[in-house]
Amino acid sequence: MPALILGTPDPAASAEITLRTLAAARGLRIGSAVSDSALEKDSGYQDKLKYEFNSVTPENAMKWANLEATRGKPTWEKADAIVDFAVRNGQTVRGHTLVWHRSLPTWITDGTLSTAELRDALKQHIQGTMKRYAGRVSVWDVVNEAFNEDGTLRPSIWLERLGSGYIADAFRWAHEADPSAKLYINDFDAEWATPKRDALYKLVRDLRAQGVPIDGVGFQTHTLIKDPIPAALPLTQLQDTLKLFAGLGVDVAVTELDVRVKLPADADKVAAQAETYRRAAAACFGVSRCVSLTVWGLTDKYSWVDSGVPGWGAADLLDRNLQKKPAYTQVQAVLADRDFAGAVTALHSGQCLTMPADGRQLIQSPCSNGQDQKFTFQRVATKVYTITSGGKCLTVDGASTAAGAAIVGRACVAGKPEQQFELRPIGEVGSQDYRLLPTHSYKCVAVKGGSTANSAPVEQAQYLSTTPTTQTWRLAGAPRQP
Ligand code: 9MR
Repeated sequence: MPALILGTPDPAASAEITLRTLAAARGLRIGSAVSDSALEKDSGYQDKLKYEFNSVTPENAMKWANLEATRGKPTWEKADAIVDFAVRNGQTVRGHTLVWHRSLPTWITDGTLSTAELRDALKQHIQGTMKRYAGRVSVWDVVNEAFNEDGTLRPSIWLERLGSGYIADAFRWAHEADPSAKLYINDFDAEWATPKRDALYKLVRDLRAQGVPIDGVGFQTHTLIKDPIPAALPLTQLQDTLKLFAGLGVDVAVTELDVRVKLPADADKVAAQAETYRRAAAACFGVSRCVSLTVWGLTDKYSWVDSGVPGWGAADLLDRNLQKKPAYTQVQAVLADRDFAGAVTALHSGQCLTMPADGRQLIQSPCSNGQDQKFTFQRVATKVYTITSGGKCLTVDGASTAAGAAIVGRACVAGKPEQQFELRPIGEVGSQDYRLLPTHSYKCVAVKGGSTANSAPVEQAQYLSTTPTTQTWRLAGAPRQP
């Protein structure tokens, strides 16, 4: 295979705040499945992959049928190309997948091997593959899709020939090959309360109790928007499911997210899809043990859905021209929404919001880098934060809804809307300029009279739609606007 030729940087991608940048700032992994053929030939695809993602999963290149179609004659080139690309671009690789009932070489499935030979072949496959990529592939889907929908074990060649112990054996062999790799079991239709979820939960619990080296559970999250669009969109239980499994002491991940729509796609379906992607992202990134979210294909141009599920499609974040869809913007917005701290500067005056020592009305004063000008924004809901300095919460005095009410520092009390502020973005892409709206009044925080004077008081003002610079604050440390 020819060496990969990296395209020139995508100006659109580099000028904007990518998913990768936002995820990295929070210590999160956002990943994509990688089509080896698209990576080889499409420089636009290469650019999106490296700018938008800090994790990759080979979509097919590491499946056994593709690595060893002929017994003893491994073909590593396509998998190597993906791993090399990832290493060059500082990306994590999720290896996919070592033990599966599909994409097997015919020399495994044709019944010619004895049980002992089959067991040995599986062990060699797991260990040979993992050793080759040790240090470069840090996470593996060791066992994939082991269950039926009813929660019984799937009658695969592995179950039938090796018995149910094949699962524990696979994890032990994997751990032996690369003790530092994170080892996952991966499945679909376990994202909500299904018999499969129950069975998967019990299996992981039992494996852990037996000391089997399993580190994580992957939820594939292949999702669909039916026609007509149902009133209740999918993925309402995903976060609860992730928390449930995290309670077992394992990491969790969304490993193969896509949201296909019944064709033809229209604006309503695209909007429902965007909301579904938002839910998936919010579910994962709201759970501390959800370590990564991977989409199963980064563009509709090369989606498995076209041939895999006829009549359905348009499942990915980018369209066929690699342009961002509403789903992309939603995932980006979720990634941008996080706790942060720093100075709060009034845009019209250049002075800094200042917390007086005795809890009186806040003022603006020349920026000094002092502790009384350092504010911590703690997220309480989407785009809603408490704002504290020196242990005191920004508060609309007396929970007044009137314009002119003082903004004061008070002891923080959970759940008080006069201490919670919606951050409404106001600037350009990449800016950190916001208005701060108390959630009990939806007025906004402003310097009294738009004053530029030192020590001018800060109050709750009428929300102006026309001249907002006197109501705009630059929040150092805030997520940059997507
Ligand atoms: O997207 C993959 C498609 O290109 C392959 O033809 C197919 C069979 O190997 O596998 C698809 O990926 C599957 C993944 O490996 C496991 N979960 C379901 C995915 C979609 O079918």
